[in-house]
Amino acid sequence: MSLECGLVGLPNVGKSTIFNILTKSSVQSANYPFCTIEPHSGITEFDDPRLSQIASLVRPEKIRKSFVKFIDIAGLVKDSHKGEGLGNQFLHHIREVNAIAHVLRVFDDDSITHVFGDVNPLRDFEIIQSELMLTDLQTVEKTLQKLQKEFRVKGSVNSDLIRQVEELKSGLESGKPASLFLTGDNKFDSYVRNLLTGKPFFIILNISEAELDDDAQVEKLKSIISMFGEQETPVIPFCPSLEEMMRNMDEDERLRILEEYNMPMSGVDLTCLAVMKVLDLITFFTVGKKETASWLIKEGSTALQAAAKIHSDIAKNFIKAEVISFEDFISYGGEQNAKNAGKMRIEGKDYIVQDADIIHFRFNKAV
Ligand SMILES: Nc1nc2c(ncn2[C@@H]2O[C@H](COP(=O)(O)OP(=O)(O)OP(=O)(O)O)[C@@H](O)[C@H]2O)c(=O)[nH]1
Ligand SMILES: [Mg+2]
Repeated sequence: MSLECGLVGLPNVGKSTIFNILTKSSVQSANYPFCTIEPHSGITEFDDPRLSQIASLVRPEKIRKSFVKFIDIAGLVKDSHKGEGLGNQFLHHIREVNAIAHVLRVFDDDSITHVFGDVNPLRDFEIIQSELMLTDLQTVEKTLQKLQKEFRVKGSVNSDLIRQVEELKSGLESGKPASLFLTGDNKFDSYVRNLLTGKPFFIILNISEAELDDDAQVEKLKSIISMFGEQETPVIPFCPSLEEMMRNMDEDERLRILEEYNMPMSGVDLTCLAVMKVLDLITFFTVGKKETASWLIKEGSTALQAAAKIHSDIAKNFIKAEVISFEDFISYGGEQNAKNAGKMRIEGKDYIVQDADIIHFRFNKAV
């Protein structure tokens, strides 16, 4: 199953423009609201420098980078939850994703229509959040009705569950996102994660070069970032024209541009990191002459879950995992030398995979 991140926001804020850059696609982006109707999907490969380091020792025929699928979703408007602006259909597309990237317009450009007439990213975020919360409220009300009906028919019901759903309902009514109601109880939490405001999210601020160019604009941008900063939500400044420009540059030129604009890394790289952070992902590597690859899994996953990420057959016929840490692999100059130095560990199904582990899965191929 691939990891999916949906781009969500008001119409005409630049979602498709950013999607095209993230996924090297060319879906239509144009200066009118609801340019996108059907969702588009595309993948973004993660540029993990550790994979290049490993590959320079292994020299494989093929390098396979880990990736996340991005979905470009149509714009939402006020009252989308009541079907306004085709909203209901679009909200349904958001339900499918694992994480949400809220795209907010910060760039100032009179020639590009803003559905509310002026640029105000915080207001726009609150409008979208409240649409998502109102949609969740409808879902939660339906769940409560179902549970109450079950109680009438069976005469008994899980009262803890009813209490949890009721708390969630009053939370949503008072403007709290569902994510605040995660309990640590797996079953209830997977219900919450299926709600739109129960999903992990981060923010992409769509900026122009102007916002990076002069000090006053940079200060304005910083103050917008700090408004979101309180809840540890990653906030990413993303400048489509700069990203476009850097796409075909060599590494040195890219670094020069980033330095010039005082950016730690490209918007694409920052977005990848944000997805990793909000979804609690770590990377493991598999190494071979034919293919050397990086894979993303949830932090805390077992060796068996990591095997399943590659192929269900490897998990089904799992024998053991041979693990070398990234540091040992590099400092001993590859698998064989690390193994000779006693740096390879044999681990079982329940081993908790660590970030950057290099894993060789042994499995029964005859089955
Ligand atoms: N000046 C400027 N224009 C931008 C920027 N990002 C996007 N645009 C323009 O804004 C318009 C809308 O961009 P889209 O990417 O189609 O917006 P969208 O959010 O996908 O819009 P819908 O699909 O209608 O919801 C296009 O004309 C883009 O060229 C930006 O950073 N600066
Ligand atoms: Mg679009």
